[in-house]
Amino acid sequence: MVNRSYIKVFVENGVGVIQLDRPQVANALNREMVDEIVAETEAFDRDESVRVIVVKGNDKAFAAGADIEEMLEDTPLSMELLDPFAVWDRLTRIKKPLIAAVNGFALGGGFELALHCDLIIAGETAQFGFPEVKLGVMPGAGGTQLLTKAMGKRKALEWIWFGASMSAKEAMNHGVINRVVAPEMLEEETMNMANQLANQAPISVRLIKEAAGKAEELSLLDGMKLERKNFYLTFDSQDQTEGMQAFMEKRSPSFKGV
Ligand code: CO8
Repeated sequence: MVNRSYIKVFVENGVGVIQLDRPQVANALNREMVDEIVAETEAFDRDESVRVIVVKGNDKAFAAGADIEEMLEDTPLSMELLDPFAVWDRLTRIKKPLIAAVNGFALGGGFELALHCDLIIAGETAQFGFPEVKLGVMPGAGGTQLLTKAMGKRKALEWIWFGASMSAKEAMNHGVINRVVAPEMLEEETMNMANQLANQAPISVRLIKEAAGKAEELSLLDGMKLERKNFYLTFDSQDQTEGMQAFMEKRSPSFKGV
Protein backbone atom coordinates (compact mmCIF):
# COMPACT_ATOMS: atom_id res chain seq x y z
CA MET A 1 0.00 0.00 0.00
CA VAL A 2 1.35 3.41 -0.96
CA ASN A 3 -0.11 6.52 0.68
CA ARG A 4 -0.09 9.70 -1.37
CA SER A 5 -1.40 12.94 0.11
CA TYR A 6 -5.00 12.31 -0.93
CA ILE A 7 -5.20 8.74 -2.18
CA LYS A 8 -4.09 5.23 -1.23
CA VAL A 9 -2.81 2.86 -3.87
CA PHE A 10 -2.29 -0.91 -3.85
CA VAL A 11 -2.31 -3.97 -6.11
CA GLU A 12 -4.27 -7.14 -5.33
CA ASN A 13 -4.23 -10.16 -7.68
CA GLY A 14 -3.58 -8.13 -10.81
CA VAL A 15 -6.07 -5.41 -9.84
CA GLY A 16 -4.65 -1.94 -9.19
CA VAL A 17 -6.77 -0.08 -6.66
CA ILE A 18 -6.90 3.70 -6.21
CA GLN A 19 -8.74 4.64 -3.06
CA LEU A 20 -9.77 8.28 -2.72
CA ASP A 21 -8.85 9.30 0.78
CA ARG A 22 -9.96 12.77 1.81
CA PRO A 23 -12.84 11.76 4.09
CA GLN A 24 -13.00 15.04 6.03
CA VAL A 25 -14.45 16.77 2.92
CA ALA A 26 -16.38 13.85 1.37
CA ASN A 27 -13.41 13.19 -0.95
CA ALA A 28 -13.76 16.60 -2.62
CA LEU A 29 -11.24 16.68 -5.44
CA ASN A 30 -8.63 19.37 -5.18
CA ARG A 31 -6.18 19.74 -8.03
CA GLU A 32 -3.33 17.91 -6.34
CA MET A 33 -5.68 14.99 -5.68
CA VAL A 34 -6.72 14.82 -9.34
CA ASP A 35 -3.02 14.93 -10.31
CA GLU A 36 -2.35 12.01 -7.98
CA ILE A 37 -5.30 9.98 -9.30
CA VAL A 38 -4.26 10.47 -12.91
CA ALA A 39 -0.55 9.83 -12.26
CA GLU A 40 -1.28 6.59 -10.40
CA THR A 41 -3.77 5.46 -13.05
CA GLU A 42 -1.10 5.98 -15.68
CA ALA A 43 1.44 4.12 -13.55
CA PHE A 44 -0.96 1.15 -13.32
CA ASP A 45 -1.53 1.36 -17.07
CA ARG A 46 2.23 0.86 -17.55
CA ASP A 47 2.61 -1.78 -14.81
CA GLU A 48 2.69 -5.29 -16.32
CA SER A 49 1.47 -6.87 -13.08
CA VAL A 50 -1.78 -4.87 -13.29
CA ARG A 51 -4.58 -5.86 -15.66
CA VAL A 52 -7.55 -3.88 -14.32
CA ILE A 53 -7.79 -0.58 -12.42
CA VAL A 54 -10.41 0.11 -9.75
CA VAL A 55 -11.19 3.60 -8.41
CA LYS A 56 -13.16 3.75 -5.19
CA GLY A 57 -14.10 6.10 -2.35
CA ASN A 58 -15.42 5.34 1.11
CA ASP A 59 -18.88 4.45 2.48
CA LYS A 60 -20.04 8.09 2.58
CA ALA A 61 -18.65 9.39 -0.68
CA PHE A 62 -16.98 8.36 -3.88
CA ALA A 63 -16.26 12.07 -4.35
CA ALA A 64 -18.48 15.11 -3.69
CA GLY A 65 -17.09 17.09 -6.61
CA ALA A 66 -14.35 19.59 -7.18
CA ASP A 67 -13.05 21.29 -4.05
CA ILE A 68 -15.29 24.36 -3.89
CA GLU A 69 -12.99 26.20 -1.49
CA GLU A 70 -10.09 25.81 -3.91
CA MET A 71 -12.17 27.24 -6.76
CA LEU A 72 -13.36 30.32 -4.86
CA GLU A 73 -10.57 32.60 -6.07
CA ASP A 74 -10.37 31.25 -9.63
CA THR A 75 -10.64 33.65 -12.55
CA PRO A 76 -10.94 32.88 -16.25
CA LEU A 77 -7.32 33.93 -16.69
CA SER A 78 -5.99 31.91 -13.74
CA MET A 79 -7.68 28.83 -15.19
CA GLU A 80 -6.50 29.57 -18.72
CA LEU A 81 -2.93 29.72 -17.38
CA LEU A 82 -3.27 26.70 -15.08
CA ASP A 83 -5.28 24.60 -17.56
CA PRO A 84 -6.69 22.47 -14.72
CA PHE A 85 -8.65 20.14 -16.99
CA ALA A 86 -5.75 19.06 -19.20
CA VAL A 87 -4.94 16.35 -16.68
CA TRP A 88 -8.42 14.85 -17.16
CA ASP A 89 -7.74 14.32 -20.87
CA ARG A 90 -5.03 11.85 -19.89
CA LEU A 91 -7.68 9.57 -18.34
CA THR A 92 -9.24 9.13 -21.78
CA ARG A 93 -5.96 7.59 -22.97
CA ILE A 94 -5.81 4.81 -20.35
CA LYS A 95 -5.77 1.47 -22.18
CA LYS A 96 -6.62 -0.91 -19.35
CA PRO A 97 -10.16 -1.33 -18.02
CA LEU A 98 -11.16 1.26 -15.41
CA ILE A 99 -13.89 0.34 -12.94
CA ALA A 100 -15.49 2.86 -10.56
CA ALA A 101 -16.91 1.49 -7.31
CA VAL A 102 -19.34 4.06 -5.92
CA ASN A 103 -20.87 4.22 -2.47
CA GLY A 104 -22.44 7.47 -1.24
CA PHE A 105 -22.05 10.71 -3.19
CA ALA A 106 -20.68 10.91 -6.72
CA LEU A 107 -21.35 14.58 -7.45
CA GLY A 108 -19.95 17.09 -9.92
CA GLY A 109 -16.31 16.25 -10.59
CA GLY A 110 -16.82 13.02 -8.61
CA PHE A 111 -19.54 11.93 -11.05
CA GLU A 112 -17.25 12.98 -13.89
CA LEU A 113 -14.46 10.83 -12.49
CA ALA A 114 -16.84 7.83 -12.40
CA LEU A 115 -18.02 8.61 -15.94
CA HIS A 116 -14.40 8.53 -17.13
CA CYS A 117 -14.33 4.87 -16.04
CA ASP A 118 -15.40 2.08 -18.38
CA LEU A 119 -17.65 0.34 -15.88
CA ILE A 120 -19.47 1.74 -12.85
CA ILE A 121 -20.75 -0.39 -9.99
CA ALA A 122 -22.68 1.29 -7.18
CA GLY A 123 -24.15 0.54 -3.79
CA GLU A 124 -27.91 1.01 -3.84
CA THR A 125 -27.71 4.13 -1.63
CA ALA A 126 -25.26 5.87 -3.95
CA GLN A 127 -26.27 9.24 -5.39
CA PHE A 128 -25.10 10.63 -8.71
CA GLY A 129 -25.60 14.19 -9.84
CA PHE A 130 -24.33 17.48 -11.18
CA PRO A 131 -25.13 20.20 -8.60
CA GLU A 132 -22.90 22.78 -10.36
CA VAL A 133 -25.89 24.80 -11.60
CA LYS A 134 -26.69 25.56 -7.96
CA LEU A 135 -23.21 27.07 -7.57
CA GLY A 136 -23.65 29.28 -10.62
CA VAL A 137 -21.26 27.22 -12.72
CA MET A 138 -21.55 24.05 -14.80
CA PRO A 139 -19.77 20.73 -15.24
CA GLY A 140 -16.24 21.29 -16.55
CA ALA A 141 -14.52 17.90 -16.59
CA GLY A 142 -16.66 16.33 -19.29
CA GLY A 143 -20.03 15.99 -17.53
CA THR A 144 -22.21 17.48 -20.28
CA GLN A 145 -20.53 15.27 -22.87
CA LEU A 146 -20.22 12.02 -20.96
CA LEU A 147 -23.70 12.04 -19.43
CA THR A 148 -25.27 12.98 -22.77
CA LYS A 149 -23.47 10.11 -24.48
CA ALA A 150 -24.64 7.78 -21.72
CA MET A 151 -28.35 8.72 -21.55
CA GLY A 152 -29.15 11.01 -24.49
CA LYS A 153 -29.47 14.81 -24.58
CA ARG A 154 -33.02 15.25 -23.30
CA LYS A 155 -32.50 13.18 -20.16
CA ALA A 156 -29.00 14.51 -19.51
CA LEU A 157 -30.20 18.12 -19.73
CA GLU A 158 -32.94 17.40 -17.24
CA TRP A 159 -30.46 16.06 -14.68
CA ILE A 160 -27.82 18.73 -15.25
CA TRP A 161 -30.21 21.72 -15.47
CA PHE A 162 -32.05 20.85 -12.30
CA GLY A 163 -28.99 19.67 -10.39
CA ALA A 164 -30.95 16.81 -8.88
CA SER A 165 -29.32 13.61 -7.69
CA MET A 166 -30.23 10.31 -9.28
CA SER A 167 -30.30 7.11 -7.29
CA ALA A 168 -28.14 4.17 -8.27
CA LYS A 169 -31.22 2.40 -9.58
CA GLU A 170 -32.24 5.36 -11.75
CA ALA A 171 -28.68 5.63 -13.04
CA MET A 172 -28.71 1.96 -13.94
CA ASN A 173 -32.13 2.18 -15.60
CA HIS A 174 -30.82 5.01 -17.78
CA GLY A 175 -27.75 3.00 -18.79
CA VAL A 176 -25.38 5.32 -16.91
CA ILE A 177 -24.00 2.63 -14.61
CA ASN A 178 -23.61 -1.13 -14.92
CA ARG A 179 -24.68 -2.70 -11.65
CA VAL A 180 -26.33 -1.91 -8.34
CA VAL A 181 -25.44 -3.98 -5.30
CA ALA A 182 -26.01 -3.83 -1.55
CA PRO A 183 -23.67 -1.12 -0.20
CA GLU A 184 -21.87 -3.58 2.06
CA MET A 185 -21.25 -5.88 -0.94
CA LEU A 186 -19.76 -3.19 -3.17
CA GLU A 187 -16.14 -4.01 -2.38
CA GLU A 188 -16.57 -7.75 -2.89
CA GLU A 189 -18.68 -7.45 -6.06
CA THR A 190 -16.26 -4.95 -7.57
CA MET A 191 -13.25 -7.12 -6.86
CA ASN A 192 -15.08 -10.18 -8.25
CA MET A 193 -15.79 -8.33 -11.46
CA ALA A 194 -12.25 -6.93 -11.62
CA ASN A 195 -10.73 -10.38 -11.01
CA GLN A 196 -12.85 -11.94 -13.75
CA LEU A 197 -11.76 -9.23 -16.14
CA ALA A 198 -8.13 -9.62 -15.03
CA ASN A 199 -8.30 -13.27 -16.09
CA GLN A 200 -9.46 -12.49 -19.63
CA ALA A 201 -6.87 -12.19 -22.38
CA PRO A 202 -5.36 -8.74 -21.72
CA ILE A 203 -4.63 -7.93 -25.35
CA SER A 204 -8.22 -8.75 -26.34
CA VAL A 205 -9.55 -6.65 -23.45
CA ARG A 206 -7.36 -3.71 -24.49
CA LEU A 207 -8.25 -3.88 -28.18
CA ILE A 208 -11.97 -4.26 -27.39
CA LYS A 209 -11.78 -1.11 -25.22
CA GLU A 210 -10.17 0.80 -28.08
CA ALA A 211 -12.75 -0.36 -30.64
CA ALA A 212 -15.81 0.22 -28.40
CA GLY A 213 -14.42 3.61 -27.35
CA LYS A 214 -14.30 4.76 -30.98
CA ALA A 215 -17.85 3.59 -31.79
CA GLU A 216 -19.34 7.00 -31.11
CA GLU A 217 -16.85 9.07 -33.09
CA LEU A 218 -16.33 6.89 -36.18
CA SER A 219 -18.76 6.08 -38.96
CA LEU A 220 -20.08 2.53 -38.83
CA LEU A 221 -17.80 1.49 -41.67
CA ASP A 222 -14.68 3.08 -40.15
CA GLY A 223 -15.55 1.56 -36.77
CA MET A 224 -15.86 -1.85 -38.34
CA LYS A 225 -12.52 -1.38 -40.10
CA LEU A 226 -10.88 -0.60 -36.78
CA GLU A 227 -12.53 -3.63 -35.20
CA ARG A 228 -11.27 -5.84 -38.03
CA LYS A 229 -7.71 -4.52 -37.68
CA ASN A 230 -7.80 -5.19 -33.96
CA PHE A 231 -9.26 -8.65 -34.58
CA TYR A 232 -6.31 -9.43 -36.90
CA LEU A 233 -3.90 -8.09 -34.29
CA THR A 234 -5.13 -10.57 -31.68
CA PHE A 235 -3.81 -13.31 -34.00
CA ASP A 236 -0.31 -12.00 -33.37
CA SER A 237 -0.60 -12.90 -29.68
CA GLN A 238 0.37 -16.10 -27.89
CA ASP A 239 -2.91 -15.71 -26.00
CA GLN A 240 -4.85 -16.35 -29.23
CA THR A 241 -3.00 -19.66 -29.69
CA GLU A 242 -3.48 -20.49 -26.00
CA GLY A 243 -7.19 -19.56 -26.01
CA MET A 244 -8.02 -21.64 -29.07
CA GLN A 245 -5.83 -24.57 -28.06
CA ALA A 246 -7.35 -24.61 -24.58
CA PHE A 247 -10.80 -24.74 -26.17
CA MET A 248 -9.80 -27.70 -28.35
CA GLU A 249 -8.23 -29.49 -25.36
CA LYS A 250 -11.31 -28.76 -23.22
CA ARG A 251 -9.33 -26.94 -20.50
CA SER A 252 -9.30 -23.38 -19.11
CA PRO A 253 -6.90 -21.03 -20.86
CA SER A 254 -4.09 -19.32 -19.02
CA PHE A 255 -3.54 -15.91 -20.59
CA LYS A 256 -0.22 -14.10 -20.30
CA GLY A 257 -0.91 -10.83 -22.08
CA VAL A 258 1.61 -11.52 -24.85
N1 CO8 B 1 -15.79 21.00 -1.88
C1 CO8 B 1 -15.28 21.36 -0.71
N2 CO8 B 1 -15.73 20.87 0.48
C2 CO8 B 1 -16.73 19.99 0.43
C3 CO8 B 1 -17.31 19.57 -0.77
C4 CO8 B 1 -16.79 20.12 -1.99
N3 CO8 B 1 -17.25 19.75 -3.19
N4 CO8 B 1 -18.28 18.69 -0.50
C5 CO8 B 1 -18.30 18.53 0.83
N5 CO8 B 1 -17.38 19.33 1.40
C6 CO8 B 1 -17.09 19.46 2.83
C7 CO8 B 1 -18.14 20.25 3.56
O1 CO8 B 1 -17.93 21.64 3.41
C8 CO8 B 1 -17.98 19.78 4.97
O2 CO8 B 1 -16.85 20.41 5.54
P1 CO8 B 1 -16.93 20.95 7.08
O3 CO8 B 1 -17.05 19.68 7.90
O4 CO8 B 1 -15.63 21.65 7.25
O5 CO8 B 1 -18.13 21.79 7.18
C9 CO8 B 1 -17.59 18.32 4.79
O6 CO8 B 1 -17.14 18.19 3.44
C10 CO8 B 1 -18.74 17.37 4.98
O7 CO8 B 1 -19.81 17.82 4.17
P2 CO8 B 1 -21.26 18.14 4.74
O8 CO8 B 1 -21.20 18.56 6.17
O9 CO8 B 1 -21.91 19.07 3.78
O10 CO8 B 1 -21.92 16.68 4.68
P3 CO8 B 1 -23.40 16.31 4.33
O11 CO8 B 1 -23.52 14.84 4.51
O12 CO8 B 1 -24.37 17.19 5.04
O13 CO8 B 1 -23.55 16.66 2.74
C11 CO8 B 1 -22.88 16.64 0.45
C12 CO8 B 1 -22.74 15.97 1.81
C13 CO8 B 1 -24.30 16.47 -0.09
C14 CO8 B 1 -21.89 15.98 -0.49
C15 CO8 B 1 -22.61 18.17 0.58
O14 CO8 B 1 -21.38 18.33 1.26
C16 CO8 B 1 -22.53 18.91 -0.72
O15 CO8 B 1 -23.53 19.27 -1.29
N6 CO8 B 1 -21.27 19.12 -1.24
C17 CO8 B 1 -21.04 19.89 -2.43
C18 CO8 B 1 -21.40 19.09 -3.67
C19 CO8 B 1 -21.17 19.92 -4.91
O16 CO8 B 1 -21.73 20.97 -5.10
N7 CO8 B 1 -20.31 19.39 -5.83
C20 CO8 B 1 -19.99 20.04 -7.07
C21 CO8 B 1 -18.76 20.86 -6.91
S1 CO8 B 1 -18.39 21.82 -8.35
C22 CO8 B 1 -17.68 20.69 -9.38
O17 CO8 B 1 -17.54 19.54 -9.10
C23 CO8 B 1 -17.19 21.24 -10.68
C24 CO8 B 1 -16.76 20.11 -11.58
C25 CO8 B 1 -15.81 20.55 -12.62
C26 CO8 B 1 -14.39 20.40 -12.23
C27 CO8 B 1 -13.94 19.05 -11.78
C28 CO8 B 1 -12.48 19.15 -11.30
C29 CO8 B 1 -12.16 18.22 -10.15
